[in-house]
Amino acid sequence: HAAWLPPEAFRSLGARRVLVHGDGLLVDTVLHEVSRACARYGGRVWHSPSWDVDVDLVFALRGADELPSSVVRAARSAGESALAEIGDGGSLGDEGFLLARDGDVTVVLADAPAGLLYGLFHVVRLCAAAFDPERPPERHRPALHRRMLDHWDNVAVHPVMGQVERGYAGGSIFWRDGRPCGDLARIREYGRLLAASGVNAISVNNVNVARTEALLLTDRLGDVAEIADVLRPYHIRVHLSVTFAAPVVLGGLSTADPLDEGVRAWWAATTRTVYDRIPDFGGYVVKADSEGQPGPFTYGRDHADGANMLAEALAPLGGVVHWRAFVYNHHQDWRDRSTDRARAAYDHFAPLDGRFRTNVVVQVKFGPVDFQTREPVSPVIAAMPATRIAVELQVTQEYTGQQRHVCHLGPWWSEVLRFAPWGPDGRAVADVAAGESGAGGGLVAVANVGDDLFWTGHPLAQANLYTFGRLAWDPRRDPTAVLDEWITLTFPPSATADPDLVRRTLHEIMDDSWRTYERYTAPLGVGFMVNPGDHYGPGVDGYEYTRWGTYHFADRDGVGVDRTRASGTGFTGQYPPYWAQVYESLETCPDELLLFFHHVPYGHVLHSGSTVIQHIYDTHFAGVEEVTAMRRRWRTLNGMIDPAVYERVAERLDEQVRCATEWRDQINTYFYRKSGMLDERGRDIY
Ligand code: BDP
Repeated sequence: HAAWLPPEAFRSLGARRVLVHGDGLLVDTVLHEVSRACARYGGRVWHSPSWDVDVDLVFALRGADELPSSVVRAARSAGESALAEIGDGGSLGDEGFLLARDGDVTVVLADAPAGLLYGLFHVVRLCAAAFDPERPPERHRPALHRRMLDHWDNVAVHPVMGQVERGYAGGSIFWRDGRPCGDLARIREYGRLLAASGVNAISVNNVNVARTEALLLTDRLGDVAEIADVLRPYHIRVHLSVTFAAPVVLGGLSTADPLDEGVRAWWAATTRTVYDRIPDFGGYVVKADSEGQPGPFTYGRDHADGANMLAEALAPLGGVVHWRAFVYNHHQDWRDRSTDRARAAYDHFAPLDGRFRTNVVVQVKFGPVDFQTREPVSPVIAAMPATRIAVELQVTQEYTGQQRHVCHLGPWWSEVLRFAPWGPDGRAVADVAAGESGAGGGLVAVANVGDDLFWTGHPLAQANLYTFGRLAWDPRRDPTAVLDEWITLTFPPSATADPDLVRRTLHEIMDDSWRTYERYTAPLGVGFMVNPGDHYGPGVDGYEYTRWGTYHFADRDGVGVDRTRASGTGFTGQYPPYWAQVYESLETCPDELLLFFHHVPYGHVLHSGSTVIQHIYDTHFAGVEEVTAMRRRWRTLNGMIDPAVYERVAERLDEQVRCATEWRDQINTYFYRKSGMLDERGRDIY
C-alpha cells in the first residue's frame, strides 16, 4: 500500500522521548502513532505520567485539569507565552495546535484532542526541523472547518459506471459487489492518510443513488456505522448520499413532497435512527433534479424547500445537508441559447439566496460547467451572500487524464481558491468557502482512491489527494510547497538512494503538469472535446451535436462559445461588475478563457501575440514534447525508488505519451481542416 507516511517518515519523531498528556479516542490515536514510531526507531513514550520524565517532545491538551506533572506544567506555560508572543487571541479552536520550543523540548499544545492529532502529523512533516532549537513558535488553525471528500462509490456494481463512478483506481475501498468490502484495516489506513492531510469528513456512497445505495440509510445502516467506527479515531465524520425519493422508495409513502407532513415525519424519524447508531454522523449529501435524480421539482417545489426539509430533520442532531448546485437540463436544445449550461446553476440557485436554513450547505462545483481542465470560477460563489457555500473540486481525474496522465491539480485549485469574484481587492473564493467566523460550507472534493495497490491507480495522483486536504486546511499555501511536502513524506530521504535527485525530478515532472495537460487537450478554455461517455481521450465533436450542452461551435470561420450579454447567452452578466466587464470584452478577456466566453475567428490575435490557430498548433506540439520529457526524466529514477512504483508510473507515462500524441494530432488536424490555415512553422498537421 505504498503511500505517503511510510514508516521511514517517522524516523525523526520515533527516535525521541515523548510524553503524551490527555485522554480520549484521538489522544489514543496520537499515542498509538508515537508508540509505533518509537518501537521502530528506539524512542520511548509516556502517557500522562504523574512523575517527572526527561523528554524531547510533549503533546498536551491545554485545559485538562487533573494535576499534571511538572514537565506538562512547564510545557503549558511555555505554550502560553508562545501564544502571547504570536498574539491574535489565545484560542486554538477545535482543531488547531501550537508548536513551540521550551528549552530543549518541543511542545505541541491544543485545546481539543483533534488539535493534537493534527499537531502530530505536523511534527512528522517537519522531521528534524521540529526539534530545531531556533524554530520560532507556530500556531496552526484550519481556515476551513469543513474539509470533505465525496466518494462516488456504488455499493452494487453499476452496469455502466462500474463499482466507482468516475473511479480510476480499481474497486471501492468501502463496497464490493453489493456488500461492504470488509477490509476495515484498509479503511483505517485510509483514515490515517486523510487525517495526515487534514480531511475531516467523508461521504461514503455515490451522489447518484440507486436502490442498493439508498438502503444504506435504513436497512443497511450498520454497514455505514462500521465505517464510521473505523474512521472516528482519525477525526473523520461520515456522511451519506441520500435519494430525495427515499420516503417513496424506502418508506413506502406515496409522495416525497418536501412540504408534506408525512414526508417530514419520515425524514425526522429516519434521521433519528441514523444518529442512534452513529452519534457523530455528519449529515446528508444530495444531488436532486440533476441528470435524472429525483428532486423537489416533481412536486412543484424548489431547491430551498427540498434542502430545508432535510435540514429540519438533521438540525436537532447536529447534522448538515450538502445540497449540490450541479443542476442543469441535460436535454438541451443547442439552437436555444438561453439554455446555456454554464448559466444553469446560477439561474436555479441565486434567486434562492437567504432561504436556506443555517445547516444547509449549498455545494457548488468550482466552475459553471463541469470540472474542466480550465473554466472560469462559478458565478454562484459570489451570488449567495446569505447562504453557506461549499466549493466542490474533483480530485478524481475525470476530465484531467483519469489517473493515467500525470496532472498535478494543486496549481489549478490554488488559482480557483485565490480568485477574487468581486474584483482584485475583494474577498477570494476561499474566503467564501470559509464564511464569516468559519461558518462557511468549506471545501469538498470527489475522491480519487480505490482498492488499487497504490490507492490512486497512478501513484503520483496521490499528490492530488494530499494537496486537496492541505489546501482545504490553508487555501493560501503555495501548491508547489505542498507538493514538496508530499514528495518528502512519500519518498523520505532514508527510503531513497538519492533524495535530492528524486525530489528535483518529481518537481520537474509534476509542478507544471496541469498546464501541460491543458496544452495538449481542449484549447483556450473551450472545454470538453473528450470522448462521450467515458470522457477519456480526444473526441473533438463527440458532444457537439448532443443535448448535453457542451459545445465549441467550431466552423470554417472560427471557434468558441459566445457567452456575452451583447450577442451571446448573457452568461457574463452573472458575474459581479468587475468580472462581467472583463469577460464581456474581447480586449480584456484572459487568453486562457477566451473560447469559453467568445466565438472568434481563427486569425484573432491573443494577448500573447499569437493567433488562435497558431496557439492551438503551438501548444499541442509543446504539450507532447513536455510529456515526452516527463517520461525521460522519470526513467532517470530507475533503481532509486520502489520498483513497483517505478514500473507503474513508467507504464502510465507510456500511455500518456500515446494519448497526448493522439490529442495533438486530432486537434491540430481538426482545426486545420476547419480553418484551412497552415502552421506557420510548417509542422505536420494533416
Ligand atoms: C459529471 C460526471 C457524472 C457525475 C456528475 C455529478 O460525469 O458521472 O454524476 O458529474 O457531479 O462530471 O453529479
